[in-house]
Amino acid sequence: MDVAIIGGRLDLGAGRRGVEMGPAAIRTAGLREHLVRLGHRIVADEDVALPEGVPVDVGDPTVKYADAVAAVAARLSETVRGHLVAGAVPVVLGGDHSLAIGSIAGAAAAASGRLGVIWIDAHGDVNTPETTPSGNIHGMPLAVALGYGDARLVAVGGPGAKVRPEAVVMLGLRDLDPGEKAFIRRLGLQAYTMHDIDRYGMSAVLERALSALPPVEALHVSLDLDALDPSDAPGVGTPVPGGITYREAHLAMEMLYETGLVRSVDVVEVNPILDERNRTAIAAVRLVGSLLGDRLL
Ligand code: B3U
Ligand code: MN
Ligand code: MN
Repeated sequence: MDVAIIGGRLDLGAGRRGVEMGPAAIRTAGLREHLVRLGHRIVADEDVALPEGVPVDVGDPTVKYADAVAAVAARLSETVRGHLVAGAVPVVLGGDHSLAIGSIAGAAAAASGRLGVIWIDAHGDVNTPETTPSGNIHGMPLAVALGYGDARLVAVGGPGAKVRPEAVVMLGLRDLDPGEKAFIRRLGLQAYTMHDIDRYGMSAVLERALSALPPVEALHVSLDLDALDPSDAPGVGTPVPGGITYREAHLAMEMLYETGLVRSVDVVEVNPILDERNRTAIAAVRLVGSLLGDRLL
């Protein structure tokens, strides 16, 4: 495969600093070398950051730094769309999860509206300015992709929703705000918590999730490293105990690869300041490998 590595140097959507160094940590952990070893061709390795001249202003406390986050997302959307149209798989390195506003907008544009999104996260990331407990946009990107939230964010990459509720799968959930639970129910999203994974196993859960998806042209996989258990991925801003194991995460990546539909990827929320010996970034590299065809035998 042709792969485009895109560093999303953004932390304004998160409640703490440091995650803008995630792309550097993931590159240092050997992403490029690993993908080349798997037989892929790296057609681009670039960064998307805040355009010069855009003021970094916290603004509305219920949707902090919205102008800056929207500006980065708009750039990222164009970059992702461009690589997809050229036949490459964009791998977006975070950076905080608000980057997904841009990557999903770009992926949706390239899939002419028939996009599926697999959201792997301890959190729902379906808050809106009305429900957010923090005002941090990294708790909102999936709602934005579904067409809900701040108008500046929803408008990134074109008006309205970028993905339909039926075409979304959420996996690994264990820390949902009350407004997010209501949102998930109202939209009828396929949402699988750690309860489901413990009870039925990752394999059965993901098989069921994939078979319930409507026909899609492409899948976008958005992997928040905090979906993993903090013992396997300590370098994240908001660790939540009781997460997906290293093994379950790899199995999920391998099963997603087997669909043959994965066209774009986010691997986000890696914070090297909070990490131990770059373990979380190394896990991120291995997981992207499994998602793009690495096999044990
Ligand atoms: N749901 C909370 C916490 C949170 C969401 N995403 C992360 N943390 N990483 C919020 O602030 O929206
Ligand atoms: Mn997230
Ligand atoms: Mn999260």
